[in-house]
Amino acid sequence: MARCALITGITGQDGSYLAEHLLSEGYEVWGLVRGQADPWVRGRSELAGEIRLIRGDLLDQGSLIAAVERIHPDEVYNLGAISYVPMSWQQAELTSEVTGVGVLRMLEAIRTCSGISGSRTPGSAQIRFYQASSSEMFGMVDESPQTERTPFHPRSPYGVAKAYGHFLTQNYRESYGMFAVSGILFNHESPRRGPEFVTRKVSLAVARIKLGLERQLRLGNLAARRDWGFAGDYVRAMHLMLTQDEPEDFVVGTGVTRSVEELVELAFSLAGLDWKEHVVCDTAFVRPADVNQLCADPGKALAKLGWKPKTSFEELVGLMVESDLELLSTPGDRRPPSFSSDVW
Ligand code: GDR
Repeated sequence: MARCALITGITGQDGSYLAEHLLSEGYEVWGLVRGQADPWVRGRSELAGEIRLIRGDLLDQGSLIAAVERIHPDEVYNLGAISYVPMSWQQAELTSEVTGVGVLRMLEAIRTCSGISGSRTPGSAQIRFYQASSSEMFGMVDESPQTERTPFHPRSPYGVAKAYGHFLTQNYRESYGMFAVSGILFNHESPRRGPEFVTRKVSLAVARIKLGLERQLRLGNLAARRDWGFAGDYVRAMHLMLTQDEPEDFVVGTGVTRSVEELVELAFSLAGLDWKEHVVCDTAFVRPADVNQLCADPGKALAKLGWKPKTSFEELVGLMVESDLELLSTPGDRRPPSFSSDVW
């Protein structure tokens, strides 16, 4: 019988890549969707008909228990979160509830449905759990590159909420013997990235400027350094973590760090543009506290999972600029066909 996976955050970048990967591995894939009128559900899925949907919300414990009871998944991937760091200052409480306490609710749903009531009961939990932890937990780093043992110093309510979810996942593993693991993923991007994140903001602006639709791009901290990889590569690591004999946490990144300025320079040059003629620094995009630099040491993932990224930074930025040039050059409505699902 096909293995079955439940994904929260199915409407996001990672959810779509992970769903594709698991479908290609022969999985039955379910996505948790919230609210009454999700625009993605109403007509934006390229995977129409292949992913099964179930309603539920990381803010609602009962809905998560009902979803896990209905589906009986072999694996749960918790990718759902408020993931845009600046928003976590504006809506700190909501971020804590969704990105932080949402992890507790999903772990509780799995624990309840697996019949784990007492303390440590090794092997009793059939459902394997993946938590999307983040390099933002490292925050203000005092060692580089960052490993699974680097201490956390989060710099945003988002980073704090992710650290809570990370420690809770570890605690449920140690307390109840659950197969619960965290992937500490560094920045991962793609043509499907939301336009609020810096890589996509840049690739969309390059395309608009190249096509004469815009002249200027306003950005915040150009000196910030990140370890950027391709999201399609990173979902393979998530899946591999749940196929191991022992539950363990892993850092997932490329080991190469670049500044926002380097990103901008490359993206503009790929379209034959000089970034200095178009980019303006705007304090509106500077954060109350930023993470100045992040760089992964993915050594453990390579050694134990046999995982390494296949896509270089140059290839990634090229892919994104090319995709946005094509997107904005194509007239008319390019949305994929309507979504159909037996649960809606
Ligand atoms: P990040 O990603 O906060 O690292 O979190 P983002 O792309 O938003 O920012 C990266 C760096 O770029 C600087 N920056 C700008 N960022 C944005 N969004 N817009 C700008 O105009 C701009 N100018 C400069 C930022 O200050 C920052 O230093 C992402 C998210 O996906 C998280 O959910 C995830 O956990 C981490 O990556 C790993």
